[in-house]
Amino acid sequence: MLDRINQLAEEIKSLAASTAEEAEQLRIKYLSKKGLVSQLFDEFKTIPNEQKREVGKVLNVLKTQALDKINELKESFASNGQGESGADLTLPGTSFELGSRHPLSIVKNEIVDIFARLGFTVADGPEIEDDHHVFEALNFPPEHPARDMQDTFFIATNPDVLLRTHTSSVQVRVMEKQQPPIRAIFPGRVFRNEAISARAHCIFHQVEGLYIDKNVSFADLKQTLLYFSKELFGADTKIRLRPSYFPFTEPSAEMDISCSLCGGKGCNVCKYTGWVEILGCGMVDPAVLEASGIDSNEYTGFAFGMGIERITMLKYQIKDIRLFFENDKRFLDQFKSAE
Ligand code: 2NL
Repeated sequence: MLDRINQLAEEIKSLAASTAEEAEQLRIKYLSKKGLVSQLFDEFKTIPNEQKREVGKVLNVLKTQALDKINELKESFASNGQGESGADLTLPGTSFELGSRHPLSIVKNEIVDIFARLGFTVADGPEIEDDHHVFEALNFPPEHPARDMQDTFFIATNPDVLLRTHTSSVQVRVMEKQQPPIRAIFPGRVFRNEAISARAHCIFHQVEGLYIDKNVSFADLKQTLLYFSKELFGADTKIRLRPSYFPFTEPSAEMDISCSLCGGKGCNVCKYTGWVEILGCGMVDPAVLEASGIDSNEYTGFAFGMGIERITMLKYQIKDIRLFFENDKRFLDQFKSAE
């Protein structure tokens, strides 16, 4: 019997478990009522009395060793944080990377928020358009030279299917459906057949705005755009309007803001003029109102349009427009803290 006790003692010394569940199985195997150690105790009752003293001593030592060993195994699981799966729950979790909003979306959202505070709603419409909504209703007659201002993507087999060159087409759709007052902005993607360079792309984004009601004046236009410029570029921003031409507005103007980088002192962003152009605007031509069923004797309105890329490049000092469309993470990651 002593031999079997010693054999079991060796066995118990080298016990190992990799989960709490395995440790419990070992406790059952050795220490439960029918376990191997308990069986030896049963057998102990049958041995001759003169052997009991010596064998009893060794047997008690075996029992203590078994208890200690199995408790030790169990405690190792309780204290190192390993769950039954064997996973170490004290390790840091696997982190997952948060994306960031695209810089064009950040700026578009900012523009939408600013105009929302002035009561402008947002509307959108199709990118694939027809001649009527992109040109005809906006005062571009078929042979008008102004059509040359846009290099348009047409579908070769049907010139009445084209990619919109500005979001003014959405404004036409709104005017055709809704009588004034109309106060809305129109963010969206537009397409022009231009050679791609650091400053131009064949796909870009615009926000246009339209305000039509009784007695809307050029002063309303100026004040709205001044508020917008101060909100987007800072309270010290000044604006200036230069006469210009668009087929759908009369009078028309281009608007500059005082250079947000040098504060108007002159730098290479403003080409040492102190001013940077950010948008075009004007009073909606009465012919445009009439073409969409709005009485130009009763209503007047102003409209404006800006390129989101241009404004984003100015705001974040981005030197190449192509960066917006390359999805290079090294570029996009730089906007993680923006917004
Ligand atoms: C620019 C200039 C402009 C408009 C857009 C507009 C729309 C309607 C009627 C009249 Cl339906 N005008 N839009 C007016 C003036 C300028 O955009 O430089 N855009 C990037």
